Amino acid sequence: MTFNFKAVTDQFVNEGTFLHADPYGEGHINDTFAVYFETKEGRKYRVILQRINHTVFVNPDGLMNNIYRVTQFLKEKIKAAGGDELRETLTVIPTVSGGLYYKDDEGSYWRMYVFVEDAITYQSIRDEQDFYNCGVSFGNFQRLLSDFPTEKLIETIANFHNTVKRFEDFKLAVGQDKAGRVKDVGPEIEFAMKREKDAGQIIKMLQTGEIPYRVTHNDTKLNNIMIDNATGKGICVIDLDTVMPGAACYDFGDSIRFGASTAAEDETDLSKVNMSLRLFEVFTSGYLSVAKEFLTEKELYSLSVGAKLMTFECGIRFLTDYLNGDTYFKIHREHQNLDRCRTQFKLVSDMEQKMDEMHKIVRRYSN
Ligand code: ADP
Ligand code: GN1
Ligand code: MG
Repeated sequence: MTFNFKAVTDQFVNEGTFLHADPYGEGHINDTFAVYFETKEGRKYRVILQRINHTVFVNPDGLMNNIYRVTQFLKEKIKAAGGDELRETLTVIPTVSGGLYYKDDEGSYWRMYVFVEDAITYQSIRDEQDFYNCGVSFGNFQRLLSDFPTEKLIETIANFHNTVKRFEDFKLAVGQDKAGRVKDVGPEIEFAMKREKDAGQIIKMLQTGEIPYRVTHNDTKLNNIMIDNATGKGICVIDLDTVMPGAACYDFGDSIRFGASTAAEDETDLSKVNMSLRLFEVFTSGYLSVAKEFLTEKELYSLSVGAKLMTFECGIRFLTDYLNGDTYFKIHREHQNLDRCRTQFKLVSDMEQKMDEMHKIVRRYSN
């Protein structure tokens, strides 16, 4: 990828002169860069520049409005609590014409954020305390947004965590066999088909009103939270593209899926991949230390179910993308989406074995 970064960054309000831009982070969706500047006084600083994946996010304008509204809302609460609004939530850097993003001549959409310094995102936890702190942060994120007017948010990806719809997409991909890979993934297809009836577990609870819609993040993996270098605490929840109305257990579940796994999302040695009950407990205790105040009985029950379902959903999404020829998730090697699918399915099997224990742990930290 070579872009004229100077031309793009000139479109945003920044102090000083452009130095250079480097690819940054390990997200699967957007193209992320750190852009370096130097001020007249010789101070160097950087910002985050992202090219929004507008195949995935078909309404970048609505998306950026969501992010602006949510971050402004969070900033008011952070200020009221005496916090640092430039570090504790994302800050959109406007364009020179006052917009929230810049669309270039090739139709790419660019946005810029203040760089949250002295904090880092992790691909896997360093120690249990990190994961506890993530639980607290995601619990707080839901708490702070509990009185956000949801009607102001657009759905940035329709049916994002509608697992029934995800399952239909998966069956369609099997039927179409666009990349000619169905023949190679018989066991994975069988694994998924056996669990088709599970797909409706959470969406049905939402649709019947058994559990409420809340403003949720919907993509709570570990690398979407910045951990403060000084305190080790979660300082800033990032990647707000999928903030939309959803179920509390989507956020809880996706955190467990990624963070409570004993191996990387694309580990090829499945004997290393398990859902650690210890890590499950650590996250649950952090999350519920905040969220037990507002979750209903039914929502508490939904947490462990959601953990399994978010993992299953992610597995079928990776498999669907593999069958479609790797068009959605970025890959860095051949078959990476299949490897990702396999780790998720291994975690699902493990969670099925551990489900009673998971419910018990949730109950233990609910009182
Ligand atoms: P994706 O949707 O592709 O996952 P993210 O918004 O999560 O993109 O950004 C990718 C990575 O860039 C993050 O995991 C994080 O390491 C880094 N990052 C994103 N925003 C910031 C920020 N404001 N300050 C510092 N690092 C950031
Ligand atoms: C994507 O954007 P990123 O890398 O944080 C995906 C999530 C998946 C995740 C799997 C918008 O997250 O839904 O759970 O990959 N985001 C989108 O690692 O599809
Ligand atoms: Mg991300």
